[in-house]
Amino acid sequence: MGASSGRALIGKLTSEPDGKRRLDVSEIHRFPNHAIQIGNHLHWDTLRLLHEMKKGIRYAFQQGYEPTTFGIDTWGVDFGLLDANGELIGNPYHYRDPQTEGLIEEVGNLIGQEVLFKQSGLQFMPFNTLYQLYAMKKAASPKLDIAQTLLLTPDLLAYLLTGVKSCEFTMATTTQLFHPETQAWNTELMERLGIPSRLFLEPVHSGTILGPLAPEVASELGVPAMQAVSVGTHDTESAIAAVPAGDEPFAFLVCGTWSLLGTEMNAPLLTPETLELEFSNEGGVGGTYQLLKNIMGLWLLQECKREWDEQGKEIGFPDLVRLAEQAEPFRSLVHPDDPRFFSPGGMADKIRAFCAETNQPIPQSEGEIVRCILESLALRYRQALEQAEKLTNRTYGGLHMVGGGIQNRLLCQFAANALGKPVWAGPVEASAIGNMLMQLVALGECKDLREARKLVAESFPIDVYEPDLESDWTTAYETFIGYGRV
Ligand code: LFR
Repeated sequence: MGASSGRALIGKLTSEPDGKRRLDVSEIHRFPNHAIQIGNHLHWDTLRLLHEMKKGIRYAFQQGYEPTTFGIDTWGVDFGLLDANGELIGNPYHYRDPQTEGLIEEVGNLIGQEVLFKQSGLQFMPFNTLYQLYAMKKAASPKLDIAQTLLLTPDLLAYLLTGVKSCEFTMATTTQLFHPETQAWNTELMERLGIPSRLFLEPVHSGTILGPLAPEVASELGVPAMQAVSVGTHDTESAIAAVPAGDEPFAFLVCGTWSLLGTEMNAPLLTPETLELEFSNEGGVGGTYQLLKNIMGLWLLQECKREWDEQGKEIGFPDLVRLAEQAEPFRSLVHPDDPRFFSPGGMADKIRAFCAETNQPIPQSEGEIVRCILESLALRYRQALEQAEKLTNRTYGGLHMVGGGIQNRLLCQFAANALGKPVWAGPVEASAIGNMLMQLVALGECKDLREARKLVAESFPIDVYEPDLESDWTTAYETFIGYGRV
């Protein structure tokens, strides 16, 4: 389940005559996902998502597949609250809800940014669960008073299908309330902020079998009671699990609504430099920690497209990319992580305002805007990769790009050009594949993450983008960092 679309995919493990195994993946169902505004709040349409998931399950069986397990992964940080009877209270908030505005500073003043970082390992993002709960507390939300259990989105959806309440580790680490050193919920911090600690369940590790579909769900759908597996339920972590890397340290970019750029570690890196360069340590599958930076990503483009669609222009992504290709290079650049770009609406004008404020030519046409976004993202990738190299004292020979965003071939090429290093792109459906890998681990079909990644490398083709060293990305980079934050 992604922030802009959900999909149901089926994985099938086959063995070739020579003993080699392959994972085949087919798409069963795809549906859009939107934020819904109610009053001043933004919400997820959780019941619709549940409905679409049920359809996905039904379609799988109707098409003759007989899946024995399923797993759910979604974006991070968001949650639903259950009352004492186990019913969902209200509509879960969308992480772009404005209720958390200004709370990074407020909570930082209360607790201290260094302390918060040491005790969470996370980059301060306004949407982190901690700030959302603190906002509800400040608003004296009665929902918090009656809530008994907090379920993060994938755990909530799994609960609505199975009746089993759980909390999976990779999602727990996105809340900013999980302590990376004690590996436990930070109840002291919760108490200081007035967040009820009773809400939090003991995390389980990905690869845990949760239980079968609830009998009423299985009978509603007319399917057997297949087992739910707690996979790498945070989509980013599932995607990283599906990076077809070998044993050498590697750098990755999970490319979708967000761009998550970083590198895999054995343990969190809680140094002052990590805090200063605004990197996160997110719990991964198979005992890994991922040191990564959240970059605003293709959200900028998705929002422009949404606006143009609403104006009746209806230009598809491939055509937008073609227009960008024809536009003049390096005419104007933005810093993709400027906070103004976080909230929905008016994206093209926000980009124009950024360019005006920085005395650059103002992009007017769709092609100029899209070119500006893609070049700026690629330059941001270079900056983040250099920072990751600095933090880890390693150099990376290239960048693995995975996720839906790699269908944007111009972005992959720009990334290679900006880095001056090759980009290895694939697989596209990385989150879904990584999700399946942890089901295979749970079933004993794959021994560990290493073996699972080998299966990805043997099952899915990779596109290689070599850098075009002729073009003037280095000069553009120097201009770009002048506009920047770390
Ligand atoms: C990507 C992602 C990021 C998280 C953001 C918001 O889909 O999960 O990792 O920071 O969404 O939850």
